Amino acid sequence: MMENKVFLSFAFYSTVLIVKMYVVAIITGQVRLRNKAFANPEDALRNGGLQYYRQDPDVERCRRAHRNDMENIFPFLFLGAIYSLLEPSPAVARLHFFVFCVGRVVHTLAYLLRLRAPTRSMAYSVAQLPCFSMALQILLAAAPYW
Ligand SMILES: N[C@@H](CCC(=O)N[C@@H](CS)C(=O)NCC(=O)O)C(=O)O
Repeated sequence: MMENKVFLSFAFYSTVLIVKMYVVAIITGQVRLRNKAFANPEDALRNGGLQYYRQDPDVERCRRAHRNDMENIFPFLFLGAIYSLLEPSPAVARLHFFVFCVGRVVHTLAYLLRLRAPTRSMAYSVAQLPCFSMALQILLAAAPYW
C-alpha cells in the first residue's frame, strides 16, 4: 500500500474530510450548548430543564451540513478506493481528490457561515464532478465483468 501513490493520496484527502466531519459534529455540540437546544430530555434536564429539549435553527443548520457530508463523503470513500485500484495517473487522481476535498470544505463553510447563494450549491456541484468522473471510469473498467 505504501507504494501506491494514488491510494495514499486518496487516504490523505479522505482523512482530511473525515476530520472535517468530526469538526462539524463538535461545532454542533457547541451550538447546542450555546443555544440551549438539546436532542434528549436527559441532556436538557442536566442543562437547565426540560424546556430546553427542543429544536433550534442554528443546530438544524449544522445537522444539515453534517447530513449533506454523509450523503456525499461516504460515496466518495467507496468511489475513491475503487478508483485507486484502477491504476489511474497519479496527477489526475490527485486532481480528482483535491477538487472534491476543496468543494466539500467550501460547502461546509458556506453552510455554517451562511455564505450568499449560490456559493454552497456551486461548491456541491464542483465536488460532484470528480465523483461522476470516478463512477464513470469504474463502470467502464468493470463493465466487461458485469
Ligand atoms: N439531500 C440534498 C440533495 C441535493 C443537495 O445535496 N444539494 C446541495 C446543494 S443545493 C445542498 O447543499 N443541499 C442542502 C442540504 O442537503 O441540506 C437536499 O435535500 O438538498
